[in-house]
Amino acid sequence: MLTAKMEKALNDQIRVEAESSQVYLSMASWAEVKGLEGISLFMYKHSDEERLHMLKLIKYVNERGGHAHISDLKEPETDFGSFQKMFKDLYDHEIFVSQSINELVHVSLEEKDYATHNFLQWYVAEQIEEEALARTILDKINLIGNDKGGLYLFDRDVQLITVESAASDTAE
Ligand code: OFO
Repeated sequence: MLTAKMEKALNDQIRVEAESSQVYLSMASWAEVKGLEGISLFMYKHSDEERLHMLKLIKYVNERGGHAHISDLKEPETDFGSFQKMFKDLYDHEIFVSQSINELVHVSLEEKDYATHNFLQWYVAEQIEEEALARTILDKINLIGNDKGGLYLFDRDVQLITVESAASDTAE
């Protein structure tokens, strides 16, 4: 059984994951309109992954005798300025999510809820991967600078990164 404090904290994270999915969906749509096909596919995939993170939490809360709440969500930005800025936003967002997961882990220890603590380790590992992925992408973007050929290759490469992530997800 979850304590009220634990349930509330998990419900807050359900919202964070749902909003993450919306943010990346908005990025996907922006990139699609700008003709950045590879980047757009990457963002659509990332949005789907965030939805799965949300669903995993919903199932967990309900299985533990709590009630997962589906709340309204903050509207994401619709204009990201440039793809470089958009990926910086993605990185900053993942840092925010990591902090949020850390807070949740902290609550699980305070509440002496070791089952939830154990459950959350999947999210801790996932955030390490997501931050590393975002940093790798930012490094590639820095290398490209304003080179149009580089952008073409980046748009193609970023799809490969998606495929690799999907492969490692399946292996888990
Ligand atoms: Fe849910 O991992 Fe990104 O935000």
